[in-house]
Amino acid sequence: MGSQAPSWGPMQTLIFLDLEATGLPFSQPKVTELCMLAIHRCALENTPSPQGPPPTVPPLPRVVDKLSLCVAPGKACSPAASDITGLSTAALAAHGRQRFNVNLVNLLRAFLQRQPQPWCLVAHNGYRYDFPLLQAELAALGLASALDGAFCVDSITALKALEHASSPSERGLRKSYSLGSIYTRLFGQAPPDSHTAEGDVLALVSICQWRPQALLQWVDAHARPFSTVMPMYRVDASTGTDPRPSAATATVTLVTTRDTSPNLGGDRSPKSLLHLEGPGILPKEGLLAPLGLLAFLTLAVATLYGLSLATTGQ
Ligand code: DCM
Ligand code: MG
Repeated sequence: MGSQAPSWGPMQTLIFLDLEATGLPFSQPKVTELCMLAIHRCALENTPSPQGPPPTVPPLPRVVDKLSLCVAPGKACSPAASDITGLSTAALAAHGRQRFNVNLVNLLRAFLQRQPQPWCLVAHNGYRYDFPLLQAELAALGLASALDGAFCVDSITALKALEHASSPSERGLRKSYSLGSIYTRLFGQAPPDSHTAEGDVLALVSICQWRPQALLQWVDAHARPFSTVMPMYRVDASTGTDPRPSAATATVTLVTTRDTSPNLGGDRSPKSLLHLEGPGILPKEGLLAPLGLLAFLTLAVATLYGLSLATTGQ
């Protein structure tokens, strides 16, 4: 944890973030639920020492701003995603939830604007999931730079560093750093309301309150501009600001996210991108069958014609 603090200075507000969505990165998920909980650094600097016999879940700071809402994704949830989140596309539509649209982006910006800067988004597995997914939703609306003033950190990396610093002898041990595993290790119980955006955010805040001063130091040293996070995938602007799930009409650029590196880049160069040119794919496949039939018919007619000539000749 010995890195120098970057030039932008200490983060004033930590904005804990969790997204629920229709599935895992390879399925080009769409957001179904979002929660942001903003806490000023002074609340973490002054986290009271744990009361009572350990392990005690720290109380949430009294002064927080919280935004939690459900979103109509516009595509089907995978069965696994529906199962763990309790959300389905049909239920979100039946409750009149709106899409991830410009109004939502304005709401997020207004929420951030109310917080003292610099802001740092904190998400568990954020570099692989929440941040690239948020970037993909923004890019699909043509609003790729809407949250560019923010910074971000992945709390998996942070908690690994904090746990290693607190018990160096356990450094070589293979441990799970999932949100549920860390929470259970620290507090001796499973986190409540897992896989709801708000439940996961509250669990995240709790684990970050375990060593709040060390966490703040780590965040100040490792915060990166959110603008350096690559979108999980891209939906071409030609499909409009309201991309449909149809692979036949969308030009989709899928960013491979299942590798081990965080989904970050100093620039947004598409070197690790796999291009799927949508309009070309399905129509081409669709043409193969009629062309094959045509070739077969031509051959059959030619053969019959040859036979008839031969018969006439005889
Ligand atoms: N997810 C999934 N399958 C899993 C775990 C997660 O499809 N086994 C997707 C759907 C969740 C999203 O990831 O909404 C975020 O996960 P989490 O609830 O852990 O934040
Ligand atoms: Mg979650």
